[in-house]
Amino acid sequence: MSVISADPYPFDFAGPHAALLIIDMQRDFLEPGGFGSSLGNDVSLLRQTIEPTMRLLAAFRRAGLLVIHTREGHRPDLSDLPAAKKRRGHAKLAIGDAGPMGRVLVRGEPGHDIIPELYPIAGEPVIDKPGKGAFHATDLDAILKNRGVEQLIVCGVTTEVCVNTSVREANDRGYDCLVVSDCVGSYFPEFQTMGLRMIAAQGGIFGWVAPSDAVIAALESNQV
Ligand code: TIU
Repeated sequence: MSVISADPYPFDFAGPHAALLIIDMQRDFLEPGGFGSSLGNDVSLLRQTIEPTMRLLAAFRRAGLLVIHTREGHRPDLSDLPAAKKRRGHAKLAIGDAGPMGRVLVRGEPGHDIIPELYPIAGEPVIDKPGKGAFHATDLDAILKNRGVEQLIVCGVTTEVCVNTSVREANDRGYDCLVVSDCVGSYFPEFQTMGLRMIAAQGGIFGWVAPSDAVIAALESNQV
């Protein structure tokens, strides 16, 4: 057991029972020309998370702990895409439409895939999720239970959408979540701030928040 200095109070890191959950670090959200930028968003705010997440991912791999990646997207026939999600926003480029990186948020298309900097390696489960939450309509909970995971160290995008939704889902399923402040990103600075604050508020109502350096230090303390 190793202790991570975190907000709102220290997090007892239970190494073998912890997994790194990297949410939706997909080209469609992070690269210019993808779905995120087509909605008018500045992807540079999200891209700031890449370098610290690479360092954290390397530390988890060195420690031999479980790493799980998620991707938001849909079947090519869009049979798992709710009509409401397709309609929402009246976007010029909607989910399933042909965009510069293939069909938007469709599995198997280039834009749907994970950015090369954080690409999964053999043995790291990839969860394809049709919703914002990582647990909705996926086998993530079963995988975590089968591997004895009780704690999630959470990275990814975007802080207030898929990260917050997934942490709330995880919280209700009994997992302790630590959100890594510099490894989660939002297109909106105010949502980044509040998205993190609402995790740790009220004595850690949804979990803990700590920077990547604190998590890496715990991983490298040889006490995990
Ligand atoms: N992964 C994720 O957060 N999906 C989104 O659609 N996020 C937005 O902020 N739009």
